[in-house]
Amino acid sequence: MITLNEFIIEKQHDFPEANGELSSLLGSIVLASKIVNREINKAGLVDIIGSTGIENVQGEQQQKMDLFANDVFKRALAARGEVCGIASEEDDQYVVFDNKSGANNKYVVLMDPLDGSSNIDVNVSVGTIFSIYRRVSQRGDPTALEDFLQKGNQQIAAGYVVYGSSSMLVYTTGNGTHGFTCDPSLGEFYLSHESIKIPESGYIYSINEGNYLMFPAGIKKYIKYCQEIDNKTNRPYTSRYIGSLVADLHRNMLKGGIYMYPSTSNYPKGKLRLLYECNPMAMIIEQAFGSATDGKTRILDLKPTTLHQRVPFICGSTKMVEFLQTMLS
Ligand code: AHM
Ligand code: MG
Repeated sequence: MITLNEFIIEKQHDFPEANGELSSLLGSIVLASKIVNREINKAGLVDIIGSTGIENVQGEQQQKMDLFANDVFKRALAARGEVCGIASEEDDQYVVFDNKSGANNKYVVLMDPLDGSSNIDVNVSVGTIFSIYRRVSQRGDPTALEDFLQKGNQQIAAGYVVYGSSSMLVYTTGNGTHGFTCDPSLGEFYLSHESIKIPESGYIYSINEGNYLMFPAGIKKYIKYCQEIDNKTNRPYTSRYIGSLVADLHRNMLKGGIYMYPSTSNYPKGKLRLLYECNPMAMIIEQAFGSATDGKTRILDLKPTTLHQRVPFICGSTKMVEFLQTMLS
């Protein structure tokens, strides 16, 4: 039995120049996710579910648990000396740790503290997504917007936690994607899925089909392809959509499949956010030998222009993603 913390330390040896800062940063994330996990498990028993009545910068209703998770992750990251700034789905602007030690720290973290939070009231899986970069501004200088607007291919690490029937933390530092399952009686994550490999192709497609009439023609064509009857190619495929990005991608990564949140007429740039949803998920999927694209360009090669930028997102088994792309061109 290897614990997540043991694994993080062991993997540190893969980077001869590493001095333990990233391991410690990941340790903060693990701690915060345990706290959030504990609170989510009480949903329904104490007054932590439901909306706050406040809208975030994206015009979406914030749930009480969104704000709780945001606060827990920020405090856990601020308490140790590795992070100089954080950008979160729940905060309009990035937050700078500008005390003397904060300004000297090396990393920035971008996160969606509670993804799919509208699902929490009905006991469906939700998740946390995080993305870590080395700052590009000088240590000691104020943290700058350019530290956050880096391409996804510059990520040092990325991960997610899925709070589900069991809770799992999945992360990558660019040497494969690894999964850890929480033993609730010990409050410890144990290595359960080492070096995850997504099947090259699969039989699951995941998309909010309620938006069908608002999809681009190529996406409509692909959905019809998925629904056609053809024994040789195992079609029709199975449609599975939870409405929690983390849970939908987690399932497709383990079983093989494709996830799509394309542009729609009411979200012309897609719904999902590049910096703290698509980039980390793309790195995790690529490190598991899958693919992620906006339909034309590899997600990790897109140059971000704003913190809360949205992007069409297609992600999953490489052969399925490549085939869909031929229908989009
Ligand atoms: P959120 O970060 O506000 O929870 O929104 C992101 C979520 C994703 O988890 C999910 O894939 C998507 O929104 C679902 O959107 P829709 O309800 O439009 O299908
Ligand atoms: Mg989200």
